[in-house]
Amino acid sequence: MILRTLTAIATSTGLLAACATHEVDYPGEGEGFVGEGVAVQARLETPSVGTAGQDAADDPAIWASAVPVRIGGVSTRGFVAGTDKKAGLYIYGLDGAVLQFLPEGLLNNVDLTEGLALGGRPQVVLGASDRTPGKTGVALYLFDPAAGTGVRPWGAVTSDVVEPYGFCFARRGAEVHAILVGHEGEVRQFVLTADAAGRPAAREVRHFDIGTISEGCAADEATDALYIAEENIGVWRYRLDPSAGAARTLVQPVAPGVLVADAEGLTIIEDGAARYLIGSSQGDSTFPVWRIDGPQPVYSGRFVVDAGAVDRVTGTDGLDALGGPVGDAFPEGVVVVQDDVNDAGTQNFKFIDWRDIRVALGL
Ligand SMILES: [Ca+2]
Ligand SMILES: [Ca+2]
Ligand SMILES: [Ca+2]
Repeated sequence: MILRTLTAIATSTGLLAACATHEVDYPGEGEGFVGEGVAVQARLETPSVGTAGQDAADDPAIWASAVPVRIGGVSTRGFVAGTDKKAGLYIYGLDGAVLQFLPEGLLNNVDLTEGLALGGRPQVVLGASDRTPGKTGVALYLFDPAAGTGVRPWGAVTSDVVEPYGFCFARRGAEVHAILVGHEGEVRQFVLTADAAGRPAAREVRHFDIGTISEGCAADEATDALYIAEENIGVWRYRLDPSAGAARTLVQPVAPGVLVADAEGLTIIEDGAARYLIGSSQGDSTFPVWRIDGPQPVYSGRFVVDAGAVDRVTGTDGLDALGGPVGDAFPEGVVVVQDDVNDAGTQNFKFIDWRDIRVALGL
């Protein structure tokens, strides 16, 4: 959801709540408002999504491998999955090139996890919130790193959520949890397994309501934290432990200069002993960062993605980050963000070297 123009007006006049349901197209790169933040530049970008000039890129997920794998006949040390919320799922190489496209329908947020095996073979599981009528829930996909066959459909988690919107995986001990956030703020947390026949099986372990429109989520197992962005309110921390129910703390309210509505995507990056939560402050096209490995999140500043070899980033919906080596190009990690206005063609995804962010923020 893009609220840039109205949000910029509404924030200054205190009318934010009144404007929250209006979706306004952002008219062009030159008119984007970008707030204060240290500047970095993207290293590369994907092609534009879509085939009919539609603006539809939404959310990425990153996977990296120490050894090369094959996708679409190409050898790669990882991939970035990215949704086209009007068409399906792209699989990009770490150079941004399209390796695969799955025309799977109205997929919105995507995440991936390790931790499940089929027939003794470790799998990468991808999950995407699916708004396709008749299929609403979480669409599931498998990537078998040893098979060389690319990403393939695996099934789905069905849900009572009317409009699946946000989605993230979490690891909790030996369990894989799938967390779905509905457009109206409904949360459904499942434990995901593979049954004896190799099919997905999901058991709901918690459901609660956030309150209003929400999307981004990210889990930090080590601190038992589940962060969720309520778009016009701020970032909540719930416990990842489903027995904690709906108890929560507002760790970052929407606030000028830090987090401007919509509060959109959330992701976590591990950097040595430190872990950071990165958000998308969509209303002013900045990315706030909090260190989260201590007892409380500590705000570390925010960055903007300026024009360089690749055009600047504005109005980001979803983002993902992965620390450690991600191919040769990103030896200490990468952050991938959706860009609302690409300079040529429709929306796409930009790749930022984590080292550039770390230096810019003095982390
Ligand atoms: Ca994602
Ligand atoms: Ca741009
Ligand atoms: Ca571009």
